[in-house]
Amino acid sequence: ASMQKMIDHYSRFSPSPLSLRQFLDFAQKTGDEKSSFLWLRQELPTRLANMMKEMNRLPDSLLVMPSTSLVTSWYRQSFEDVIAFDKNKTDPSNMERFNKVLQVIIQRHRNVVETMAHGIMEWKENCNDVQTQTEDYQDKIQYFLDRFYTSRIGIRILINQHILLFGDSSMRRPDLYGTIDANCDVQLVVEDAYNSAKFLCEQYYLGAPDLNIEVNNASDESSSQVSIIYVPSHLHHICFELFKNAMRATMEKHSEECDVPSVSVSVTKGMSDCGIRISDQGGGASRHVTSKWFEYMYSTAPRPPRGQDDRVAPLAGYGYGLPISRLYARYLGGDLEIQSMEGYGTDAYVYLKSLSTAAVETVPVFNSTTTEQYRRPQLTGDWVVPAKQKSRQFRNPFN
Ligand code: W6P
Repeated sequence: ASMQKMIDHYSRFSPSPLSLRQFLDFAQKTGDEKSSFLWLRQELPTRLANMMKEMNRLPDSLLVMPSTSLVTSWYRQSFEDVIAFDKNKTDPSNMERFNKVLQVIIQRHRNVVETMAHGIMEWKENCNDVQTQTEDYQDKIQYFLDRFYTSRIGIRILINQHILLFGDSSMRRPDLYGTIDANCDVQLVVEDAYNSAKFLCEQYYLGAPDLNIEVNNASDESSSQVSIIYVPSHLHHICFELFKNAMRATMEKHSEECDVPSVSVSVTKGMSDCGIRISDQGGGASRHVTSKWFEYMYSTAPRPPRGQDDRVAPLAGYGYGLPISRLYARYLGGDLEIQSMEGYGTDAYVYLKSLSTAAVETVPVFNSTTTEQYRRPQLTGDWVVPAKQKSRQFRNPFN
């Protein structure tokens, strides 16, 4: 059958989201390499095909950009690589070959986020016209990238679980089941992320805010510790990003002082939610600024070319860090929210599911609702807004 037929075929299946409990049960007891292979042989083409169909809804002018077409070619190649495996051939040599192919796929897709971002910048520069500047286009790009990167997070977990459980044991971490920690100590991950950010901060600012951390287990009063079933690398990624932002704001705001205010963290675990609040006194920002911190288009604005002696801040700009961190939190049923007080500081709230049965993957599906999202122009205009000066909504009777 032709490639397109196969993509159409698999895109008609809906991806099957798993809970962390299911991932862990599989890794701890029920799972064997053959059933994992058979699961992935169906689920990977399904998730890839669903996303390939969705990419096809993007404007042609974006799809033909060199970086974007590179990304779509990677998806086609990986889809082909997986469906090339025969479901009936589960002998050891084929299983070993499957493992190798999965590693190649991970490698092939390692720069997808940067390449896709670059594709969007190419598109904005190239078609620097009416269309790409409208709010409607921004919303659709936001919608697409959120789903595209979320899909990627899920696919990577599926592949990594298989590789780590059944592949090269030298890459295995004894304290984890694949990528999952059955006893993830939230305080330890937070402190580790703080130290990583502190290291960068000290290189650039010759100092860093101290860390104040408070842990409160409300779901088990006998424990002074908070642990959950989670993917520690995801939690580290989120906290590292938040600490970099908190530290940069703190150092910039208090650059004239010898003592800078600490970054305060509060970790709590309730019956259903585990919360992490990271508070800084870095001066905060106004609401019209904070509302843009999760927008991809905000950070894909073409930047002025860097001069030779411009120093590159190691605590990089907001970039894609915050939107992607929120996707990591949402991927397993959690969230990331930011509350700022202009002139004072910012609080970032990370919410995770306390229960592994409730920590279910959020995976995009391609269907007619998705298609509508790309077709329908956003309906707006049911609130009156003041007319802009330059748009001359009202004819000046003296002109
Ligand atoms: C700021 C800006 C920001 C973003 C995310 C987390 C913390 C902070 N602090 O000033």
